Amino acid sequence: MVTSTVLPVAPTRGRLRPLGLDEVRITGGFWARRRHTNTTVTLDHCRDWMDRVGWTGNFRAAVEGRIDRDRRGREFADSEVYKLLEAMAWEAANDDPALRGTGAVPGSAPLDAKISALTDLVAPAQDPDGYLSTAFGRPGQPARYSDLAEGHELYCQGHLVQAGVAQARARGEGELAKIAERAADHVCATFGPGGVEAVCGHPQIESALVELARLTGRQRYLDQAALFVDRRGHGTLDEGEFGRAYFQDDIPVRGATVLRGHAVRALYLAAGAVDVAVETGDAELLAAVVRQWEAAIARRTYLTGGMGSHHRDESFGADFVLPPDRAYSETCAGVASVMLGWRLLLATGEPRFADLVERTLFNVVATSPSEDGRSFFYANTLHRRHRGVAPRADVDSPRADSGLRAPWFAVSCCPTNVARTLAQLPAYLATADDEGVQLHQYADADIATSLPGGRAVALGVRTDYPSGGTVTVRIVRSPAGPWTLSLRVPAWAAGAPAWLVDPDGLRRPVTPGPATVTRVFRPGEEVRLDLPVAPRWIHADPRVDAVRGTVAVQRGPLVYCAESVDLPDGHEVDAIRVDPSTTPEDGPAGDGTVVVAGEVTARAGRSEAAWPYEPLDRPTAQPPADPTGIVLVPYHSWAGRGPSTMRVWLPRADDSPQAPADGTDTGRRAGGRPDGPSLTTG
Ligand code: FUB
Ligand code: ZN
Repeated sequence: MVTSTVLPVAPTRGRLRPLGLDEVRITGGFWARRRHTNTTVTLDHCRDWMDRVGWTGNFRAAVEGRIDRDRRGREFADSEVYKLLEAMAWEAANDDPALRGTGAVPGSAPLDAKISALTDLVAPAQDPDGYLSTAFGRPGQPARYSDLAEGHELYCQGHLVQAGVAQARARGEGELAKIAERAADHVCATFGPGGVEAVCGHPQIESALVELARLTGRQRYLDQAALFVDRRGHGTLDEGEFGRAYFQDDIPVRGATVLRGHAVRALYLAAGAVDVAVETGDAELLAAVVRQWEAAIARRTYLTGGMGSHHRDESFGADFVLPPDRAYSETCAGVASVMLGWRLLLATGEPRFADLVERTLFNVVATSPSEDGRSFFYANTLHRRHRGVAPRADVDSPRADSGLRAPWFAVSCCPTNVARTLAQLPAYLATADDEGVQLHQYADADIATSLPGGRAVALGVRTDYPSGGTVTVRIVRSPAGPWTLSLRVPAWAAGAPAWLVDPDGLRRPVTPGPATVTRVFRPGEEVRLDLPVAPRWIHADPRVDAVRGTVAVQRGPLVYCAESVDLPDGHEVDAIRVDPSTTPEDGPAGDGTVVVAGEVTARAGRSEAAWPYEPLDRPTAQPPADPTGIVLVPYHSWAGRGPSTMRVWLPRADDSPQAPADGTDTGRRAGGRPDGPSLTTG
């Protein structure tokens, strides 16, 4: 039983019921600050840039018959306008009172006006049959659907549909929703049974059509989405520059065993396939996506949750190919992973999906925007070897330069994706089912919903998370009978003590997974979760070759990194060696830093000109004789203080082979030869 209409994702079945933007409000803390900036700065920033680079002007040029000469931007530039419209719609719905009162916060009325202005720009460019693109189909332009592999026409119209759904759910039916429905009807008429038997090179239309089906109740849209999902993988697209796996057109979704190819495409497709599977009750399809997700998490995901290690084609690498300095980890792939994880969580109720959503939100989505909301990372490297050069404020940047955040990109998919994700973020915090309410992500929030039978529940969540690990849930309203409050104990807490304190003050240890309290709750009662956010060393599976001999630090859900701005003058992060036999500690004054023991030494005693390879029997590195404290900062904040080198994975001081200086035999033997113990056993 859905109790809200303001839902970014509104499945009609599944294990958990999502709560809407009218049921959950983020009232303070880490995400409230970012949402505030999103509402007050980023939305206008995106609009201004799209005006400046001519992407909004494309719609006017199309109507005025000069688009063949005047079009600006890549073939998918229209989609950024639609993603911005979607972001504005969700923000208008949330209209958080905690963000009001300064006069600077737009609130819903001004946002509605901005949505109308943009919609008025888009509307006249729609053809009478519902088709909408500024890149194809007009005199002097390539014909409609003449380049399905690269043209992005269905991708763009998918984002249009998504924006229309957001508008309808957030503000009630409006012009944008009508435009979206006409576009969807055109897509179904063109690509439905008996029509063009093809797919778009960039998935996205699938989840959009399912959402429109959920909104309107029209089976036609769901059928079309299912058709697109099943059609992919049969080689209807050309090989292109990168091969069919790039578009996931190499293997049908049901047969694939791992996420592959272009990361955003793969994740959007998987999200759409989950939507189809849930609505059609297709357990085989759902299981196929879960299998691919599991394999991708086990072998193709960075510590940050980032996905994609190929710059050339923005794709997943092979298993365990996760080089930190070549991490692409596109912000949009993070957004898409959150979309997929959220859908899988709703479908299955399994907390492992919320675990990855959390990791990705804090370490990819939150990393992209600058504190002022006016610049963004496109790629999210885990190791920056050269200090960046500040991008110019007045021109767009190449997309993958990760030295410093840039205000806009020639391919600028990430800023609007961040904007729409932050706009819908409150909806990712909690769900309900017949038994009660589940909290999946932690933030200061007010939650009010109804359990079956109209039993009203209202909660106030107060926390200093992720700085601190205490989450207090106050019961504001509760129905007469018993119900269950469930709090996710994150997977990152494994192995460290975590506690749940019930309203009677009873304290019990809890382990990763749901921690529940079932009882007759009374208003004013509190449940408290204490999570162990102390910093911890992390090491990687040795098959992640690129980070062998290194360790990282995580504190709660936050991944940390070293930046050269925190090192003695003239040193870069590659000079760091850390001692993981020591315990990482919180920095002074609770400033969010972590301090680890190690040393900062330019070349470990070598000359700059030395050949960097040596026989194994010679001493190389020594453990730090005189350890110093090395300051680490949350990865999401890196490059906030100007150009810096940066690394997440820190070389271990004790990793380099040690041997007595006189070359004495150590007695260790490889391979279990008869003259000595095997390295594996000895
Ligand atoms: O192709 C549209 C978007 O541009 C993709 O999702 C991003 O990876 C970027 O290539
Ligand atoms: Zn992007």
